[in-house]
Amino acid sequence: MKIGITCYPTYGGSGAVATELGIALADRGHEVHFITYRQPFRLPSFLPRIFFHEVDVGRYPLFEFPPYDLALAVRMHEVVRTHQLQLLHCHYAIPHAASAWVAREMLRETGEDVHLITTLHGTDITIVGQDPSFYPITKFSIEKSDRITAVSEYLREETCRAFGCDGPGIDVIYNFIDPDVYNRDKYPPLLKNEFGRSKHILMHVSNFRSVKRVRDVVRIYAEVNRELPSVLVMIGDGPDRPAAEEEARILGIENSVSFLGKLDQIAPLLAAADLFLLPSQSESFGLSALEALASGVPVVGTNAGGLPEVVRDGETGILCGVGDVPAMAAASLDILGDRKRWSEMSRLATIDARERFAREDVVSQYESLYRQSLPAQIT
Ligand code: GMT
Repeated sequence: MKIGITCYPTYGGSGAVATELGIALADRGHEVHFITYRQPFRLPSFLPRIFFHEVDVGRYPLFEFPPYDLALAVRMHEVVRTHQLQLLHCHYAIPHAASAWVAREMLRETGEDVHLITTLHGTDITIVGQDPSFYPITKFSIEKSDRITAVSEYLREETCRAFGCDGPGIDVIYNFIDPDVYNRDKYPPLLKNEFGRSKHILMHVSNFRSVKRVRDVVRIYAEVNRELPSVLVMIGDGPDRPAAEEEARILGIENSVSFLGKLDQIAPLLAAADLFLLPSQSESFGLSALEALASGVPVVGTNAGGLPEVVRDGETGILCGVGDVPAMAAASLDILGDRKRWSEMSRLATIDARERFAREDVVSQYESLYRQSLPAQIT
């Protein structure tokens, strides 16, 4: 198949999933064209059968807000025609699926066509899409797609609740991991060497948006650190990083909290972690939690959104109410304070992540969805 993929190319779970899906599809012999404004962050510079088409918005004094969505539609139209793509797979309804619809309408003017698949990742539905300025276009984009996927049952239900179920049915296809990459035994214990083997390493990875509740991460850690000598490693960057740094200063623990910023490769760091904290307000799936579990790191987080579909509460981690810092701190101490329990959780986490979310199984689900969407002669 010849497939176009559009995603947000900067740091974030949806870009990671879209890019790794494209890489896996190319591995299977498909031709994959990424169409976006920057090279996706997890895409190496060259891989066979993978092409990158940059969307250039240009600059014109009249445009206070350069119309990226239209530039994207034009690039999609051009790439589909030039490379005879059969389908466009958009990650995020807005603006990507809306641009793809425009591109398809332009193609239809000349008797051509392309199939549209949209994967919903979360905030396009739960936050942005329900804003009155975006609601109608989000609903329209969903309904005009040939196939829709959501990254969790929670997100499927939430999409139906918020937008109705008039469009195509929504298939749930979970996020996935490459078991060879998220393998604890494969990496040297870099962080353990840095912080000392006697200290527990708690870790958080996110884009530090308010939905991640990063102050809670620091507060949970502060309570744990009072009982067990430990360090907190914060990976990523975003609007609430200053708030998290401030919280660490207020609590007097700034010397044991490391903010590492955005990093491309998380697996070598996860391999040294003892506990992953994800106290999000809402999480449609929680790819970072899955990457932690696959690396044998139990997760303490919230029972919000799709996280209970990823973390088996009591088995591979512990989930508590949103904002319940004391409960999450107690759960963390329970896991870290009992070496036998930690080992069992870590073992189950590794197994469960591989059984339910292995890359090859999930990519096959996307592949068969593509095949169902396309007429038989072009698959
Ligand atoms: O978590 C974020 O804020 C980033 C966002 C994104 O656009 O990448 O992540 C969303 O998509 C991921 C991949 O499907 C999911 O694993 C995350 O749970 C989801 N984020 C939220 O729902 C807040």
